[in-house]
Amino acid sequence: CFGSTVRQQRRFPDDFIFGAATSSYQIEGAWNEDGKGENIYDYETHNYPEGIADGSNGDIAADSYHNYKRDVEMLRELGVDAYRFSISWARILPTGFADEVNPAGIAYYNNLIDEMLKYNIAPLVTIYHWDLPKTLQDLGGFLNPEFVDWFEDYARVVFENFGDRVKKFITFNEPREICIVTLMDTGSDVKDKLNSKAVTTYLCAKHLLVAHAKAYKLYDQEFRAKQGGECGITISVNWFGAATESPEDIVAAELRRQGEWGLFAHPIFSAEGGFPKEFGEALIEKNASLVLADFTHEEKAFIRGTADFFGVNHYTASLVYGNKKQTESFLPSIMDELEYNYMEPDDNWPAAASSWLTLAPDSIFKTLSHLRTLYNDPVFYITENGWSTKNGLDLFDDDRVRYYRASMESLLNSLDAGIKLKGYMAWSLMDNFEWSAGYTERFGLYHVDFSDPARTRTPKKSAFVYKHIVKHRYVDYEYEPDTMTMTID
Ligand code: PNW
Repeated sequence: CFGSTVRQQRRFPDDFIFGAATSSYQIEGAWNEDGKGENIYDYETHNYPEGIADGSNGDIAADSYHNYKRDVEMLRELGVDAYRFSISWARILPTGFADEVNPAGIAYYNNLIDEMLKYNIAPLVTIYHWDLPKTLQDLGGFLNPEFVDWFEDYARVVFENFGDRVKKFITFNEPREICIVTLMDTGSDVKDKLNSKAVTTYLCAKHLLVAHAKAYKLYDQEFRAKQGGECGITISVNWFGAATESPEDIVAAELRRQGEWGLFAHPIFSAEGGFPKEFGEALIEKNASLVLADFTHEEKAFIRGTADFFGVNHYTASLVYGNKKQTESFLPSIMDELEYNYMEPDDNWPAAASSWLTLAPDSIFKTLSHLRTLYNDPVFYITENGWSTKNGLDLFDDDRVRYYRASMESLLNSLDAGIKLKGYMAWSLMDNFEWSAGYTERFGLYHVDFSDPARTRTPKKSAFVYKHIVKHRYVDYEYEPDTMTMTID
């Protein structure tokens, strides 16, 4: 091959799991069909549509409740090994409580799982991805100490019904977003209840983590021996780097990391358990509300070590400035209590349609290297990673292609460094209801036409590029799809 450039190709190992991810409320629709109960997003979007950029909701969304066979066909087209989806609590337990199981809800997930398994696509099931039954929110939701039992009962129903075929469970998606950011700026119920005081953040964190640990132990003690699977949790871990090498910046970045995700990762994955030390001390010094909601010694010990893997949702990075305080803070919150420092992305990083998302250099590797050192080398899965574009028929999504290729390099850097990274899920398989952004921001590898009753799905260029990577297990920068017609190989 004289004259042609031969690039040294780094490859993904054959057993590296590539997949795509979605969540129930964002894709399913059928919000009140076949006995499903109301959840907090049904309630929020129906009563406070002004909190959603386009006033929309997930009543129909991508209508995956009726289109699940097409969804599985898309996974087959991509050639992926796994699909991460979530279970809608109120679809299988309409009252939120486990004494009344909805057979139609169970049947829906059975059908989806069976359809995937026909084609060797492994289910990675998130038990909770934000759509809490409204009945439970009315009882205080995550702030009620009984939440831990409600969740354990729900998890038991999930393990009992699906654990014969599902070998990987994720208890919660993104505790930080549940307990700190609700992603809904409606000024309504959910936000008031979860965010009105910083103390609620710590209470929510504590209850969520105990609930997680209970579900993990339930799986471990009653299901693992016969079902042989694993149970973990997914935490959103973006990279927060010091803006410069100055000691102020370094200290501020560390505090920010502890407040953003250490709060949730440290109790489970650290050797000593509990909330991160410097973070806790900084708060207590300020006489803050953490003291009211700290763990007992028993709780600390109960939570420590309760994960078979660390699911990381990673999207982006920010630079933290130690000499500049954050000016805007929309709520009395832990941001206030900690007097967080200012942060922003580097000006040179390309920006996505979502205000919070830029393409930061090698940030998966930076994040995983840091977590690995902090938490004694756990097994990782990237359970979400992706890029948003604006609403529209953006089939030639070169920005998304650039982002995914950059992510692949960062994954390969992680694997080269010996990090125990076992898989990667692209967010998202298809365009969906992007919470407070409604349908104005799109993360899909497949475009979904939300004006078409059939919710037709069309592959974007990024779908072809991802497929090529999954199949050949390296990144070919010269690859261009020669047709936009998808096939199943
Ligand atoms: C995730 N951040 O949330 C959620 O798990 C998905 O449901 C959501 O659709 C997706 O990302 C895209 O937004 C995030 O602060 C929450 O960087 C926060 C961040 C990123 C993602």
